[in-house]
Amino acid sequence: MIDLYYWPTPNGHKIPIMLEECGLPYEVHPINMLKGDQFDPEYLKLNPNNKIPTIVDRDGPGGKPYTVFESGAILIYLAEKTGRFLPTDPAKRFDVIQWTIFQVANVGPMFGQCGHFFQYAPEKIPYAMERYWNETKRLYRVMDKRLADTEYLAGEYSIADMATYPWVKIYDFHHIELDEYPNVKRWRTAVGERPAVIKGCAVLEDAMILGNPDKEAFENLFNKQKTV
Ligand SMILES: N[C@@H](CCC(=O)N[C@@H](CS)C(=O)NCC(=O)O)C(=O)O
Repeated sequence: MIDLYYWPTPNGHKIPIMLEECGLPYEVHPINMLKGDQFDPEYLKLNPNNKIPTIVDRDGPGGKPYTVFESGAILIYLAEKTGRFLPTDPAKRFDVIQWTIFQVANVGPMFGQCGHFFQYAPEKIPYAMERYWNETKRLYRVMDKRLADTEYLAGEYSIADMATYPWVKIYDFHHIELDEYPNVKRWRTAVGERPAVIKGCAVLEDAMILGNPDKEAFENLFNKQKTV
């Protein structure tokens, strides 16, 4: 059994997608970021970075419970546990690892900042909006070129696609015209039609609020840096 500490955001969705793809049983523990649950001292023992997602594998290495935070690490952990979606062939394996790291090091942070300055920042700062929007569009071009040559980001469907899809799912939140990236568009449809992806993205989906947080949510999301 996997305990999943989760809130329905793009970084969150990655993990129930993988759990569904692998058919692993899991129990969802909502960490309501809008209420500040990510700062609860008990949660910080699991995730010292006060973010979701986190898992605890009750049957971890040596049969003992094991905690993993950082979505990329969780995907790799679950892939190793199940032997799924991360090939053993060295070249294919590193294709998957590099496209997964491409997501966590680039797509997540840049799209995240783009969304922040377009949708959440209390003042419009044109320099910041341009900067992160340009980076977001550049990353779409990188993915579009790659997907002109391969069906999925790392060749076959893998954890790299599960990491990236939830961010591309909400392309309009980042002011992206998807028709400008036809290969990404084709890939997004193919990934989005997978039953496990649909099920994974539906976990707690009613709690998902994009943009327009109320005052309490805004404070919890963006103004508690000094708590940790
Ligand atoms: N690099 C982290 C990023 C996780 C992350 O940014 N999570 C956001 C939600 S998408 C979060 O928990 N934010 C709450 C906060 O920063 O207080 C990962 O991939 O797991």
